[in-house]
Amino acid sequence: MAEADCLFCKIAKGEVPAEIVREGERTLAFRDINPQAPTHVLVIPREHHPDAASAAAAGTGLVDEVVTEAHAVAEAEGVAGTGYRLVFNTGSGAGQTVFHLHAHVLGGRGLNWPPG
Ligand code: IU
Repeated sequence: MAEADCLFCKIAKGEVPAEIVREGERTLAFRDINPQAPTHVLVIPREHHPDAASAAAAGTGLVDEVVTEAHAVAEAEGVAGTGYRLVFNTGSGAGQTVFHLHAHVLGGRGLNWPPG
């Protein structure tokens, strides 16, 4: 299922260009257009779910797959050893702007805690 006006559905279908770094049968990973760290990759399911919680509640197994793919991206980018941050912004108050489940994979620099 895809949502007509969803940007990440369009990227998943190849209708909008993105710098893809990893493709799975049910997932896709591409570089964020506004990177916040030397490595900033987004991992999405091809199927539309507004956020991680709704995909988990639907029992799709996609959240597990997204996390597994995110770790594979971190390894490929050489940041898994030192550590990376996996972020699921959930809701506009937390900074979610695209309402299609995505994990941010951030690494390659020191990451402060708490995040801003
Ligand atoms: P957020 O968690 O919903 O705020 O993350 C959305 C991300 O999507 C954000 O970091 C944007 O820079 C990124 N993005 C993108 O990679 N390509 C686009 O065409 C658009 C947003 I619009």
